[in-house]
Amino acid sequence: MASVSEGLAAHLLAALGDGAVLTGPYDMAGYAVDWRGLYHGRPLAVVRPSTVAQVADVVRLCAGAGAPIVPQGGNTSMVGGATPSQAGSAVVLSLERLRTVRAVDPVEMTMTVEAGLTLLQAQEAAEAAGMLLPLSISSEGSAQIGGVLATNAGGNNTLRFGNARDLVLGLEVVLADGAVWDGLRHLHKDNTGYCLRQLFVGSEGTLGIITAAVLRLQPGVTARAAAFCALPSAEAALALLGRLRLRAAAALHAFEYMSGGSVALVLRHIEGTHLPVGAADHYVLIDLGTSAPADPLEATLEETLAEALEAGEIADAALSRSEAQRLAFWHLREEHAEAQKRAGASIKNDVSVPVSLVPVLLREAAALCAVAAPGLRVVPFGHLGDGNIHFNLVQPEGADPAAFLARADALMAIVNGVVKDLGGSFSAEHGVGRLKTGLMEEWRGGVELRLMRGIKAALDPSGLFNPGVIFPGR
Ligand code: 2HG
Ligand code: ZN
Repeated sequence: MASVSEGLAAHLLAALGDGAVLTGPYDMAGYAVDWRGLYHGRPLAVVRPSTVAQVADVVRLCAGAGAPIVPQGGNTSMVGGATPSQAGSAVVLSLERLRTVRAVDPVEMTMTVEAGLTLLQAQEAAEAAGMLLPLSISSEGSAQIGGVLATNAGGNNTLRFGNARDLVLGLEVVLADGAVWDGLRHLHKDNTGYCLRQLFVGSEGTLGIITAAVLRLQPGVTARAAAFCALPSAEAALALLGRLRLRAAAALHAFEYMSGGSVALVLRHIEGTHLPVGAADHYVLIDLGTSAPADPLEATLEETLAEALEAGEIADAALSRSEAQRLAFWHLREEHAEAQKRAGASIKNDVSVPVSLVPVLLREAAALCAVAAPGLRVVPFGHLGDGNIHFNLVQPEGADPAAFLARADALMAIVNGVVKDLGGSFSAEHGVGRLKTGLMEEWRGGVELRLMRGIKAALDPSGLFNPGVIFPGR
């Protein structure tokens, strides 16, 4: 008699057809490990449906067989949120074949896209229609719309346009009983009961499987101006942020902070990168954008930086004189995660604090970590305008990676202790995943966790979707 898993695999194959069900270890390898290499799961199968009806079939078949489902997009989670456990019982459901742009509407300023489209492909589709999808993250070439929404991604433009959840007008979701919820509304106003779509945004695949979304767009950008600045302190960066907001708040699309140590790792590990300013302990990347052709962006930026130089807020600045130069500035910023990966084992603290307290966080957490683990490299960077700093710690040069990672909980606790004192959050944009479930009781326990468990029980009573993610003790 066939085992339960063989039976399920055969049913999945019959429902989806050849090439859509992978069961060989070699074929499944890329879906079984997270981007950071922290989690090595053992899937029962990987399925790649190409229609929404097939996603619903998979859900029904897995529910019938009692096999958990781990939804997976571009597999770029920083917290192991899309990796199955070691148990060998879960089916990884990849959305990569659902990648149609169903509509782009220049009147409503929306686009309807399927879950497996990469964020970059969605941005390009909006741009081709003269509009802007105002969400940008370092992994946008791989990260897919479904995952971006399921994790409520933030990124570089949050200070101007909000997080992923602020861009969602409608969703299509496959529910735990296999029903398809068609909530693909295009309404800018709709006050008819609970806002169901927002339950799924940020749920990390634990409540349902997002298959398509209606996203809000902005007018296309017709001019940009960017600068890379060296600064004497983090306080100076805040002063510069305030100055820019007074002069050009509507055009300020990004204000990214990088510490001297983190930029040094990029220059060392990423080919073709060059520092466009003098070396410093603190840097920011400013990106202004406008859809009004007459907007004198370059002049505004140049004048603001001249004032900042006068006030001692910046030590040096380079203005982009071409699109290639602007992209080179962004390359320095966007390669931070890759550079840190190449530098050895690292501990990521994706924290947020009130914007005005970022300098205190940087100072206090760095001092405590240096005492706790002499030689470790403190390499913070991130979205200063949102108070979201990736307070990352890279192993001491030449140290044993495993020995360093064995101290991860202790070092994270040191950083989080400072974050808590400052009224912050232990995960600003990467989510909880598998990695940070142990922190939920302490940080969101009591009423909040009770409410979250109630929602989980109502939408996914048998615990089909992404077990082991978000909730502690499972
Ligand atoms: C970024 O802002 C990403 O580049 C990755 O959120 C952050 O590597 C990290 O810790
Ligand atoms: Zn980030």
